[in-house]
Amino acid sequence: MTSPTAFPLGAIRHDWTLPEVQALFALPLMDLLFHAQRVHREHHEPNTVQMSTLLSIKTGACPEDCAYCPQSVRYDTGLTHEALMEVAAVRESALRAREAGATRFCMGAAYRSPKARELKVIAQMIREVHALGLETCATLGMLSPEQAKELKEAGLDYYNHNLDTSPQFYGEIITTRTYQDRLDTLRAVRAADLKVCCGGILGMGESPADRAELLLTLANLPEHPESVPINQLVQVQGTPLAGTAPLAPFEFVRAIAVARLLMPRSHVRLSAGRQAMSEEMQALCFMAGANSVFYGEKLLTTGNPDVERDRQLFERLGLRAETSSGRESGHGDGHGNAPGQESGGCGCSRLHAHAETAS
Ligand code: SAM
Ligand code: DTB
Ligand code: SF4
Repeated sequence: MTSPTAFPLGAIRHDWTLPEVQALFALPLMDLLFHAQRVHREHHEPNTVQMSTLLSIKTGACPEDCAYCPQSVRYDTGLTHEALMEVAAVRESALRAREAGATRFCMGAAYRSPKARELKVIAQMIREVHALGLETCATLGMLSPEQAKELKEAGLDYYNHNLDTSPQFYGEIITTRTYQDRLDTLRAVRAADLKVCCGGILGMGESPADRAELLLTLANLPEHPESVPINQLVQVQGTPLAGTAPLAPFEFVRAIAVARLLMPRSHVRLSAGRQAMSEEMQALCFMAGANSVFYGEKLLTTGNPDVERDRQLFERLGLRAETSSGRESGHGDGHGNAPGQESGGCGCSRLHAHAETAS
């Protein structure tokens, strides 16, 4: 196997090979965490976390057959279907997310792809959320190049469209759209000059090679996604993946670290599945280079740690909220420090400051 020291770590590359990625996964965990944290600090402000809040603007009754998803019309998950929300209600929800400290608001819809009249309403939602000073993100399924441009013109900053898994395993999970369909949407999103949020789901019964291939595919895209959400499968009764053997926590942590090493400048998001993770596991994920989370008590249809619980966790870990410009804000600090004041390159003084209050 290729030695991890035989290639440089921290460089922005788009020519990763599978043996290289597998060699990273095979490192002793402490070495992997060490390299990931070192590379993280070369490219990011340490101890900061970007916070996105999700809202399901159209829920359930989706024609697609994604085996993990409670919103597919094909599975009986007991979910109540909801039509596209009113613009004013979305604005209200975004306002609450801003007040709670989120900097990005992500609107998700259970569509295969949006229709023209739906896109017009969503464009208006984006204008309203943008006007609140929040970063905007949408995830609406497949987009044509023209639809991507329409969203860009409305003020959309990010489009989320996941590859979900490796090209090889993909057919076991979704049959109603191809991997190439996903890559085409990502190309349309880039062509419209939108930022890309693209990642996948772990714990769907994939092999270690599939996890390596997913990260390899993401890293070898023409440009790295600005945001890389790494979801742990949220198992929902009624979906075909309910009952899948859970992934070992350290394997999830490894994947976060490898994502950090392959895409050094990207925000790696510790995404769905946090409710099922211990705080210690989440801390290891931050150590491995995760610097973004979904923030707020709900993802799209399932639960997420509530805001107060996250505030307390961040406080105990000495993590601060990042502002939309990429610098940390005073929010969640609780120590009265001016932004940037306490954070040296090594984060050392911050850790000492917290040693007294750590529980
Ligand atoms: N319908 C659109 C689509 O599929 O592109 C947008 C919404 S869809 C719910 C967005 C992403 O959420 C999926 O691509 C998948 O990665 C993630 N997701 C959905 N259900 C999940 C689950 N049960 N656990 C973890 N991630 C999930
Ligand atoms: C992403 O990667 N994860 C989010 C977001 N992008 C849209 C969705 C997670 C959904 C988890 C299941 C649910 O709440 O419905
Ligand atoms: Fe529909 Fe998206 Fe769920 Fe797939 S992941 S079933 S496309 S809502």
